[in-house]
Amino acid sequence: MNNLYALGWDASFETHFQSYSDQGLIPARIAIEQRSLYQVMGEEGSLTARCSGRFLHHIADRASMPTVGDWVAVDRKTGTDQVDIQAVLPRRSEFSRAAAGRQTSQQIIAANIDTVFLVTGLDHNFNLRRIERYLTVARESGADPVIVLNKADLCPDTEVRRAEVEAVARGVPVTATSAVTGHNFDEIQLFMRPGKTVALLGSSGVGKSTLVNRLLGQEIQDTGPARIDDGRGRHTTTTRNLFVVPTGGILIDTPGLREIGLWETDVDQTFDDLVDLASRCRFSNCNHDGEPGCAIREAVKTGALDPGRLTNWRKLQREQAFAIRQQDEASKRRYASAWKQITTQTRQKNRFEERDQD
Ligand SMILES: Nc1nc2c(ncn2[C@@H]2O[C@H](COP(=O)(O)OP(=O)(O)OP(=O)(O)O)[C@@H](O)[C@H]2O)c(=O)[nH]1
Ligand SMILES: [Mg+2]
Ligand SMILES: [Zn+2]
Repeated sequence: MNNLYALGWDASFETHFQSYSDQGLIPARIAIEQRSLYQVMGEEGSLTARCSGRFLHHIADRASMPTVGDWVAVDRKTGTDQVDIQAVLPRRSEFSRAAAGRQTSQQIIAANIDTVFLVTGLDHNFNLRRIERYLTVARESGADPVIVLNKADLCPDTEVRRAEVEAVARGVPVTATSAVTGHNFDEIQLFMRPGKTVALLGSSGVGKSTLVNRLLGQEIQDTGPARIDDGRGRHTTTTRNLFVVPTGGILIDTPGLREIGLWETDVDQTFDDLVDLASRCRFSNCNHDGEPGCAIREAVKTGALDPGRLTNWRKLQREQAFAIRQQDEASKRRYASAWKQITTQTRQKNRFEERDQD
């Protein structure tokens, strides 16, 4: 029998669950999501689950669907191997991005995570600008980010890279590790605590599953060299998967991220050093495009500021503004269509009433 606390359960979930336990439902955590089927873990072990019709009927949007890491209320098992999901408990944290290729739909990658490992390879994958993007998205999740620079065994100047990352990470912990040799694994282990959930995110091939296997002490996840895109996709891991680590802690392995669009983010938080500099420009509306007395340009000139960081700040700001506009448009469209429906219904009702009076 599983201990719910080892799965991440706590007093706050317990409080939220009270009304469901009064209805005879039991708590379980989503471990795998495959189309409309879920594997959930509860006190009685692993179960297959699907959403009940009533639950689906009341769901507001895609982001409210159960996702890996969610705590759900399920029916008690009755003879069959399958149980129904009746509700999702409020999330303590959620890592989300704009759904691939769409700016108007939010995809939740993992829920109720305490720490997110933003994994990058110290090989050709290394890219400070991508790390800045990941950090921006991670800050809104409610989970604490940790930057994991993996494949340290392939990099001759690990400490230089680590220092470069620390300069853009603004206080977020950075660790340089090797999932193959176990180098610096004690730093990684620090984040594995009983009942605490860690999700691994990063591009395909950076070693997320290799890290997971090493932390689990077992070769559970398939790993493999990143394939060239052969039409079948190039990810070794294809589903998000939650594991309980025997020595304590919970891990969520995820498929490599190809793109991670901004959803609800505050770009300036990741670039607070630039915000600070900009406040020292002579003009408060300075565009940092050659105006006199520009503190940002001055910092670039003296070498104190990497121009790549400046370009990325502006790029992410533009992307964020675009995402907000798209979301506004989408919500206006939804509002207009809901309003149209209401007025049509009212008109019909009025017609019926007029007829009744005839
Ligand atoms: N040299 C070296 N190779 C590593 C390290 N970690 C992982 N690898 C190798 O990198 C390749 C990709 O590793 P995976 O763990 O499958 O990568 P992943 O991030 O899970 O990839 P996806 O599942 O596609 O997202 C494998 O061949 C691993 O053996 C490391 O620290 N050093
Ligand atoms: Mg993998
Ligand atoms: Zn300026």
